[in-house]
Amino acid sequence: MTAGRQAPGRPTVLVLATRNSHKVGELRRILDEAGLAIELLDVAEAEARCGRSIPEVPETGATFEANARLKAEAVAAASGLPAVADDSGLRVAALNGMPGVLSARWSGTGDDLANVELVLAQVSDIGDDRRQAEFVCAAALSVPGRDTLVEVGVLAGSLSRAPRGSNGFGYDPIFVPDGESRTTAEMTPQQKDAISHRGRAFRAMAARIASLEG
Ligand code: ITT
Repeated sequence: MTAGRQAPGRPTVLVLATRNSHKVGELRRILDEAGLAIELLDVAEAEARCGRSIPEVPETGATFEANARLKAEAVAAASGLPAVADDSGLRVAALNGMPGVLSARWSGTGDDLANVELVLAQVSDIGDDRRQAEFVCAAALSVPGRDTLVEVGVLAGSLSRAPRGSNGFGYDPIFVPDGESRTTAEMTPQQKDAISHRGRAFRAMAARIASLEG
């Protein structure tokens, strides 16, 4: 049998095509909660399963959708297994939608705290009525030999004046969802999942993922 192909009767596997361990944790919770009878593998587990290394793909797309597609298709092609990717970030209205697809490395480093401090400094003179922002997540499902599916989830909110809370990752300590007084870093993981951009995108994808089962 070709490496990476499913043997009959074995549980269906799905690779979580992300190298961000926080995303892996959130995706496992969201997909488990959706009740999918599917084995989820992170990239290291997928490499062990298919016996090949999976190269990192440059995120050259101009949109979340394009980058999610690139990541899912690269991992599915390298592993021979179905893969889902997540491209996500923070769009700040007063910064013309930035950091956007540059969210992970906005400060020039991959450091969450440095990214948060830079965004706060950039909106320091913006009044409370103009601090609107949104989290966006594009979820892409690539199955070898099939067209890629993309779903997008959005969480609208605004930026706090200072970081609060220690849950989550990235910009969670400065993001307050509309209708909330807490930042997403002050919510429990389950409370964040229930409303998050990632929860919305991957719950919209769940039926298509379920169709891989069996
Ligand atoms: P992969 O490409 O390997 O998935 P990454 O962290 O580089 O990992 P992205 O390019 O999609 O992923 O960048 C996502 C960034 O957007 C992330 O590092 C955070 O800074 C921010 N972000 C995305 N979702 C977030 C969330 O739920 N809470 C807070 N910040 C988030």
